[in-house]
Amino acid sequence: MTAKVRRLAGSLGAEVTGVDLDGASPASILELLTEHQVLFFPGQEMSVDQHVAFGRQFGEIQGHPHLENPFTDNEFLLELAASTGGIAEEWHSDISFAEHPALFSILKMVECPEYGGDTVWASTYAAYESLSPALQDLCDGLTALHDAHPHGRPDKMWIHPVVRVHPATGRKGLFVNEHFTRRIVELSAVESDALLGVLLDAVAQPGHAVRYSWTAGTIAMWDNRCTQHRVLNDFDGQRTIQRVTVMGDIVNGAGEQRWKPRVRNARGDKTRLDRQLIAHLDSLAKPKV
Ligand SMILES: O=C(O)CCC(=O)C(=O)O
Ligand SMILES: [Fe+2]
Repeated sequence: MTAKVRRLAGSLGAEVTGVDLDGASPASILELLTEHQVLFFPGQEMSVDQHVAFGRQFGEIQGHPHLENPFTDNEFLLELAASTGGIAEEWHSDISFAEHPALFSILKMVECPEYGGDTVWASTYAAYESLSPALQDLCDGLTALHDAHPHGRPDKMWIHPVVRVHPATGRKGLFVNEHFTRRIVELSAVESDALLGVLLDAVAQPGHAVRYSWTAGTIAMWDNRCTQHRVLNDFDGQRTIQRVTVMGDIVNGAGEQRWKPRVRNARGDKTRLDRQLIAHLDSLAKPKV
């Protein structure tokens, strides 16, 4: 393969040209992805079936657990079209509310607006590494509750480590996001809000990001274990993407559990987030029938 790889920013992201993804070696793509965290392949002409088959080479693929997919009849494809309100404008990693979040996402840009509608990815390694050692140490011992509230499913939730270790690189990254993370478990609701503000701000720093301007036919592939992304909602007109999602992520924490969940027992002294956390902890404690 005579691929040309061009880095796009200091923290992450590379554009790869001179390669036909239909037939490319999955091992060499994974090697590049481990190095760059998000890859862009402009000028690919992939049909829906080729897109799904491409994704299958990297693991088990799955349609979206909640979002309706009225546009295509392929159950493994998620299509988001601006005209039906489907854009993701808050920072997130895909499906982080599940026990096993999305591992890789493979997006095809189908239709671009005339201007705007770029997508931005952040390196969660860079975000973590920007914190002071004292705050890194605190975060290593914390966990956070994520839920699918943005999809109208606040009952779908899971607790993940705030800091995770990438199995291929051994690097630590922040694993809390604006869209799906509700609450740091070991802090009070007020403390959690303050710390999440600091951590989400670290993710959102422009120096930790790469911003990509699309052309139709571009395929992007990202690693949800060490990145977050969001779309800029600064366009008019149609913008349509199709996504194939490789599932089966196993989240490895960075440290030992050091503290118990911080929920108030005193009646009347609980916030909505305390009640949600208690309900989730209760559901974990109950034997499954
Ligand atoms: O529309 C985009 O550029 C990204 C949408 C998104 O968040 C996703 O496909 O996971
Ligand atoms: Fe997404």
